[in-house]
Amino acid sequence: MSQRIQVVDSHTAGEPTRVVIAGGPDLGGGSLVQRRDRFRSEFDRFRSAVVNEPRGSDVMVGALLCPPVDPSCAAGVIFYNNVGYLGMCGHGMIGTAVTLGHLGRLEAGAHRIETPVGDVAVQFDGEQQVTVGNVPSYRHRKDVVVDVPGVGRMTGDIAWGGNWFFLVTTPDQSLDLANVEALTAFAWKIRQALAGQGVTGADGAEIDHVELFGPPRDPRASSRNFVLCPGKAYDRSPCGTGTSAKIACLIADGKLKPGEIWRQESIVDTCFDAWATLDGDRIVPHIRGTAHVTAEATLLLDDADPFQWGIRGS
Ligand code: PYC
Repeated sequence: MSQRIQVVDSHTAGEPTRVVIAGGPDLGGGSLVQRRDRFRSEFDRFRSAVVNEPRGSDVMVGALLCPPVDPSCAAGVIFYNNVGYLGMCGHGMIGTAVTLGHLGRLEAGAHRIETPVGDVAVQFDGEQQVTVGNVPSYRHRKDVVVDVPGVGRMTGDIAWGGNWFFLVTTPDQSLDLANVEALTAFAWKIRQALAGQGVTGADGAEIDHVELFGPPRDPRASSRNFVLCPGKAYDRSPCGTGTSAKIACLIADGKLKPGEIWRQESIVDTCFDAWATLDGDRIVPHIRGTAHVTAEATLLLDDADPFQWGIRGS
């Protein structure tokens, strides 16, 4: 007996997204938060089967499409990775929109898509380019000092961009692809220190993304980053939610004006253009990027396969 799951894979600025288009679990009704919680409590092995080895990898982000609560929205989507669930995912939203366009399910134009942390606006050009009007983002704390064993004292900001981030400027780290092992170890130590010292986002939320910043390679870019995701994989893209968190900090510091473009370069030299609009006193980041479909596939989950549900923790 095999379970068959139809997926479409894409990458956004180098970071992969796997959209499940058929064969996913029925999460029933309710809000996207309730459905995400049901996904976690009743179908977590499905998450692992789709994104973990041997069918996926640590870097894969999954997207489960759901009927939206609000029928005027184009879709609902729950993002997940090798270790759990994401609030929002910027590169994943761009990949999902391009995938829906590829399937003829999303026309060029303006749409809204629901996520567990709020609705996002999606402007799709009908081909590869998507602008995501993200959930309102904000800086929670500025200049937080953390004692990182083996590294020393690090100062950074805590900000929400649809996920929780600790943002640090690290001019002494080489943000180079050849240096990702060292960067991963460095960012992981920061993440562990945050958890160990009880440093959290609002309401005690775990800070599960660490974002390092340095000077860009491309003179047209504003900054270069390295983002370590919750399951210890680094984001190949500039990270949509991480760039949103950065935009919130820049606006709070008066270093970026609403509407002004911030061009965020990734560790693999790809870029997102980002800017903010204000909704009252709320900062709404906009992230523009491109995605490319890389595969249409059917995953087979054979009952006789010892790794039917993926290699957990892989
Ligand atoms: O683009 O927001 C993002 C993201 C989060 C984790 C990986 N990518």
